[in-house]
Amino acid sequence: MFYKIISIITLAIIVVSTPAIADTLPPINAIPIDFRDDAWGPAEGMESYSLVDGGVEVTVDVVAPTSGAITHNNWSLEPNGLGINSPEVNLSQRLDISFAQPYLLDTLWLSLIADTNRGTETARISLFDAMDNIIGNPFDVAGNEPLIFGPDQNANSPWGLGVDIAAAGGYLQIPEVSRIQLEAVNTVSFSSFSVVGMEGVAVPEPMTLITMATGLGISAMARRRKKRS
Ligand SMILES: [Ca+2]
Ligand SMILES: [Ca+2]
Repeated sequence: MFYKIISIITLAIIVVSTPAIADTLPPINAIPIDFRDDAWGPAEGMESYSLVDGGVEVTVDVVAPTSGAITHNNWSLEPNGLGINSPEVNLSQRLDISFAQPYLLDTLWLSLIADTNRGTETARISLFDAMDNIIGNPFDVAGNEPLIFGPDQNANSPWGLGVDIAAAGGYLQIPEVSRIQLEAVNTVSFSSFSVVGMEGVAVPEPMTLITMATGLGISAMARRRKKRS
């Protein structure tokens, strides 16, 4: 009987405490590019770091006017991704994410971004194409995206925000991006966030397709197949 009561209490705690956190951010590596993964750990303390993740080489840079280093998972009790210095991307800080080949950016995930208590924290997400031209205009997340947060937020919870890029940016289709620039926006003095990762797919470069279509590519594939058998 005693154990039964304990287990009912435990279950009640899980049910009550789960939605605010677990329902917002996807589990680690449930998304193709996930900065919470230990594989991104060596980015800690670096100004620039590259890794092949989600089928594409991804480079994260701390860019001007910011000086300082990338931080990895180092504030919350739960992994929260990448930030700058102490430890989120704060006002006057700028983080760049670039891709070695064009990337169809579906959803961008942010964490430690709150909509109550300290005011609404906001992020500006600017997208650039392969020629490094801005795609459309920079847009703010605030007002364009539903924020799914509970009333009991505190500074150490990994509040998640999944930004459906096409919908939030008013694009007619999922944009093909080569670089993403992230900044905290000066709507409240505390705006800050971490970058969790993203959902999307890398677009094969034309040269890759051409190489694959030539005899060279086909014979290379045949060799690989022979090696495997
Ligand atoms: Ca910071
Ligand atoms: Ca924050």
